[in-house]
Amino acid sequence: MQPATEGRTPAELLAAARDGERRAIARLLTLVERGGGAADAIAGATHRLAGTAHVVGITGAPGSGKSTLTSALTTLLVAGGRRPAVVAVDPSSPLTGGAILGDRVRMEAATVAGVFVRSMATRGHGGGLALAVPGAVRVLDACGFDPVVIETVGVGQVEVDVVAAADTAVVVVTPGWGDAVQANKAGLLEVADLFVVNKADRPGASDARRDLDLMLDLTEVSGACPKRRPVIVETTATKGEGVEDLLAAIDAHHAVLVGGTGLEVRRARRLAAEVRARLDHLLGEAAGQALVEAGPVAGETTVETARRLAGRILGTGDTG
Ligand SMILES: Nc1nc2c(ncn2[C@@H]2O[C@H](COP(=O)(O)OP(=O)(O)O)[C@@H](O)[C@H]2O)c(=O)[nH]1
Ligand SMILES: [Mg+2]
Repeated sequence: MQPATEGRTPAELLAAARDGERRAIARLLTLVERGGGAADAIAGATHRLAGTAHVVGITGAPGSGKSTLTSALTTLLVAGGRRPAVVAVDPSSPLTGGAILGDRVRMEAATVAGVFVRSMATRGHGGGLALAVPGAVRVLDACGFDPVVIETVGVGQVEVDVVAAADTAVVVVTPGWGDAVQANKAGLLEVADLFVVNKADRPGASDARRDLDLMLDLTEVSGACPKRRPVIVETTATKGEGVEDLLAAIDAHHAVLVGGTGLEVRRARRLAAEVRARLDHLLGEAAGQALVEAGPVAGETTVETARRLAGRILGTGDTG
């Protein structure tokens, strides 16, 4: 029988998790998602233990095959003797859970292969996704998983930011739906280190590749894209085709990062994004508190009220 997870301190859970106890890992991730004091304690305890894992972000439109691809990729990693984990960020409400169930089905192969897969809803976190995801990645990293793959839908700004903060950002498009153009609009062209044209078994894969190539040419000309030109890989995730090429491209990108200053730059950027998210959260809480304390306001404009309360929060202005 597995030991109980309740009643153990974050430090005890972490020790068990680092020994490979899956229930302890799952419990830590739940606490991280929930936010608050326990999440802060876990962030503190894992801070120095993490930093080894290659963090790979996989994003793209819903239905583009991210989960199928992630499953195939991580299954291949396990076959190669590596120990990947997955954080699948799902846009469904925690109430419906519909898409999460879909992810579970799609990730079945990976789960059978022993990959640690965690689905996270985009809502219902104390502190939001921008804190929950890096917190979860840090736990998995500290538990020795490498790489840690984050699957997220590339629609909202937070989701794009999460992938942009990965060491290697993979953007998935499919033939025939103008995905490449959509990805461009969503700002994914700038953050992509690698493109996957998935569903290459369908007509139009070479058109999608050409669209991407054209847009990359344009971004390069405009000088908005100082990083290396992203490689484009074609896959048929359902058949596992091209997945070895994808893995090779991911490893090659990692090697480039490790060989230069790329990894440090990415990690510094990731930490800065996380500090920013924490700051937003803390200030947001303080703002809510200040509003409650202020009670109904009258006799000044909304600008004046906001400035006065901001001054009070920051300790720089009116404290009355
Ligand atoms: N024809 C084809 N279908 C695929 C491929 N990859 C995924 N699919 C299908 O596309 C649908 C959505 O896949 P899923 O992995 O859940 O996409 P996600 O929403 O991006 O995670 C599923 O029905 C998959 O079986 C592929 O390479 N070719
Ligand atoms: Mg999915």
